[in-house]
Amino acid sequence: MSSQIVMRIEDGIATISIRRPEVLNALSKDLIDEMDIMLDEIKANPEVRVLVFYSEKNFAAGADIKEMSVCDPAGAKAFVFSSTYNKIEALGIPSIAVIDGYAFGGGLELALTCDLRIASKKATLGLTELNLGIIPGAGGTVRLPRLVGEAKAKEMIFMSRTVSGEEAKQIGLVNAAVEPEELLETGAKWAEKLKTRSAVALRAAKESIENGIRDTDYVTAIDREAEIWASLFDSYDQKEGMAAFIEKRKPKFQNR
Ligand code: CO8
Repeated sequence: MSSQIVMRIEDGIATISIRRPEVLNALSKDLIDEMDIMLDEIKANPEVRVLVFYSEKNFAAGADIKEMSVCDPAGAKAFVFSSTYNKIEALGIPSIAVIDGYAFGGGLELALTCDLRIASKKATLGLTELNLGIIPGAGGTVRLPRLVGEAKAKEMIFMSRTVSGEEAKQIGLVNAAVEPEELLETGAKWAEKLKTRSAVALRAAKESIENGIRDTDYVTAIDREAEIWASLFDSYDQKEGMAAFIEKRKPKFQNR
């Protein structure tokens, strides 16, 4: 197993952490494939009662732009993270995203798959994909509006508007915003609390809440999002947006 992502299971709590500090924990395809295997391990292990995502300094600054920048639509489709992200929701155990630093793009989309989110007041969260000439492609356009409402989601996605942990709490994007030095302790407390609850009741509560808020088209909507996302890799603006990021300059979009 590579050291890009690690899982620790201790006293019924599984913690998954990304270890790519040199790119602010950007998510490569290999890393997501490893996460997929970890999620299967969790599913097969009845001892695991709670799943926590926590990475030092930065939650994840999105999918790896350098890796994605060369994709054509077929490559982008193969790069897609949604099947792994959907597994997190389907686990049946509660999950918590403990967010420090940046949670951008596919990083925030990972946090959106969790049942609960705790952020440092100083964290920065956003679905910033439009800066690159693409859209969120791992459930973000579907999950964000469910949490913050359509208007706020459109504001954040259309304008790549980022919010602090504190503002994320105000708009319902995270459950709690705490001082940076209290982040880990709060995450640990919440995980311990969940561990003491009935796993059966938790599973049922989770299932019932999700049944209530989802319509039958939810998965279809995510599949559709992935289709649209991948098709953008045929556009000039995707090439320009990603090239500009890599070359550290402002993109000049041509709307095509
Ligand atoms: N991918 C690749 N490299 C990255 C990424 C990224 N997402 N983010 C940061 N890095 C790298 C930088 O290139 C830089 O590397 P180098 O030192 O070699 O130049 C290093 O990390 C440090 O970054 P910065 O120097 O830019 O650090 P700053 O503190 O100045 O800025 C920011 C931090 C604001 C977070 C800035 O790095 C940034 O804007 N990053 C890009 C964020 C972004 O746009 N994320 C969305 C990516 S698109 C996406 O997630 C699509 C998801 C679709 C679903 C996926 C399914 C396939």
